[in-house]
Amino acid sequence: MSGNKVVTDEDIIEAISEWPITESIPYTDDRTEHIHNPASLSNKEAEWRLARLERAEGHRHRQEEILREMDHNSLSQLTFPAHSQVERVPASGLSYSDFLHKYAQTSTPVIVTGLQITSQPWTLDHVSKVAGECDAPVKKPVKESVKFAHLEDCGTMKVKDIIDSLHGDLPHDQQVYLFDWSLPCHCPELAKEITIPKYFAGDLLQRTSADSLYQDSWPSLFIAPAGLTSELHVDTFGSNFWMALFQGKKRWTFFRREDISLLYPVYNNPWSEDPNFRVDLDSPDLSQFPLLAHTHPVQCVLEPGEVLFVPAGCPHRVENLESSLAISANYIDLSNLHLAQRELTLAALLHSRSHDLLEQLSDPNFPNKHWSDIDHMKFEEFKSWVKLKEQYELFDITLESVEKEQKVLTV
Ligand SMILES: O=C(O)CCC(=O)C(=O)O
Ligand SMILES: [Fe+2]
Repeated sequence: MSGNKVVTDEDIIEAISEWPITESIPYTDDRTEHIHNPASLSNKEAEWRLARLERAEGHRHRQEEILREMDHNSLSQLTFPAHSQVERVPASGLSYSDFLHKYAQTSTPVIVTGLQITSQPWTLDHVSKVAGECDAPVKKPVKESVKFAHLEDCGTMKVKDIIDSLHGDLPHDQQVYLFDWSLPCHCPELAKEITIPKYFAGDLLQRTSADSLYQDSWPSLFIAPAGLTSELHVDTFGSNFWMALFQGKKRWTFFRREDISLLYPVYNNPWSEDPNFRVDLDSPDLSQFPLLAHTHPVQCVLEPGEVLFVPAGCPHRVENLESSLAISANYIDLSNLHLAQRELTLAALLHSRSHDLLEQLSDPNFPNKHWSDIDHMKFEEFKSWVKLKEQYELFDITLESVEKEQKVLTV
């Protein structure tokens, strides 16, 4: 939807009348008053709601199209497709440029083995020693939640108490998840121990002006008890993602970006552009959700010492098969810049910091090229763009050339 479009009263009334019902699910969000008070809707908020409805409509059309083509006599014989496996590649044989061309630009998840992320692999004891006294917000899974990954905030705990709770046999409903806790913001001492793998070190969020949105959000820490799951979700702002696992096992299930319509998305998380999904992947019900038969699931069990790349826009679900310790980061490079700009265009209607980030990323002078070659980077080096740009050359790859390559590869 164009920035100059004026939203009419009729548009607003229609958007509100079709607004997904969320009243039955309690949540706290300052902005929810608008849902009950249409008169206070600004033009931008109305435009945001309409754009979100358009997304839902787009998925509905795609679903109808595919359903029409399906053989209705064999609907009862539909099965959930077999999972294919994520490829594992040793870092010693994977150059920066190979990674970009083979995985990032083709939206293909991959596990890179043999990377050294910290000088000594982190243990829970080490994290407890350095960050134990920090207070951190924790989450817990709620089945009917509309929040990101079906995880709801449930208070604050000291990091050492979160770690200690892994050893006790807490009932499932008392288990908590330290989820995506920013190390640069809350424990720079731990952040400084991290080396950013070269594949992700060209993060464009590090080239924005100081204090821009997301610049200091990652790497972040994850500590989870066995049995806890992050339900199917899509990462926000069209970001790519990587995770390094130090302890435990995490089973990841991915789908392609094009599978979103087939996973029955609903936009019921207030003020989020990202969908939730109605399907239960523990026991996929093909009679209720026949389009699942057309999805392309990919799976892996991430092991300690491995690093996983998750392409932007791909729905994924994560089961902690054992209690786990991991770090992760969301990032942008040329492979997902366009998607990130599209997502930020929507978020910018509601949030001034998203607007500011979008303006920077869209400035023709913004340095958005890939490095010509680059090595793994200590955290402090990764954070010093001004020094880096003197040290490394940027590849002469433009957004247009990346898109052309993506088109060729996806035809
Ligand atoms: O490890 C997890 O539980 C989920 C990680 C993830 O997908 C995310 O942070 O977006
Ligand atoms: Fe995620």
